[in-house]
Amino acid sequence: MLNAYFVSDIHISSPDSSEGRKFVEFLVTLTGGYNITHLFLLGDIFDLWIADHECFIDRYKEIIDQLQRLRNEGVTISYFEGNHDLYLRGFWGEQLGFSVYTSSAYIRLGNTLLRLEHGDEMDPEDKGYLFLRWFLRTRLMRALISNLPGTLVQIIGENLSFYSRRFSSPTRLVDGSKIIETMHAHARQAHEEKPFDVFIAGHTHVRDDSQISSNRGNFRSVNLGSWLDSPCYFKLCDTEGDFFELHGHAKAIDCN
Ligand SMILES: [Mn+2]
Repeated sequence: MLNAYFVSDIHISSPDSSEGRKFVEFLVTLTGGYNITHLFLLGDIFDLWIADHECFIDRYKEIIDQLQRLRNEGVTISYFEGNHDLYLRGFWGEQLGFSVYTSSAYIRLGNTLLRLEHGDEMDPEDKGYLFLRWFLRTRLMRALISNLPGTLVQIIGENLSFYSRRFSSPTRLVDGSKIIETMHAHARQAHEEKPFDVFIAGHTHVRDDSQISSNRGNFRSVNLGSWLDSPCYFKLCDTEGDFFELHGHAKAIDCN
């Protein structure tokens, strides 16, 4: 039985923040009894996580311990980099043994072929950001930022956070329906290049679940929204998928 959980854009700014506490509660309830097989972290889980800095590892020990426990119980954990959590290969990949992705990926789960990504590459008009994204991933910048003192890294993070707040209600500066249109256009183009059954992304902070058709067929397009607006996760049981609000968690997820 396949039971895959998907979350993104939790934007945990500190271990004691409301999002930080809710994420720990969520992980605590995901015990073996729920038959969880896969956990996909689709980026921006933390409001700031850069490379292997000890300050992050110490700060978020409780979350890391819970994720390691799940992994030890046999759950496959995949972490897609967002625009707030960067350079994850060292700590999350090599040290913890999670699968780390820096861009979109096709993953087959049972009979379902998924295309997964954080979603920060969806808007072709956003040339400034796409340049920044490329620039931050050059080898030089990676080396520089990985070796910066923690205080400087925090300053960079505060600026990134400001950027992402543009997407969140009640301060959203971008029209929600335009965001969804951009996302669907991106998913459709991806489907025409290489078909899949379900597209799942985050980043835009606009929750969405739509049936889309491209000239290669039909597919489902899901955006996970943000925990800053309303904490939720998407769950795929074999070929059936649905959203679940966090507060209804304990009873709602039983889908055997
Ligand atoms: Mn993002």
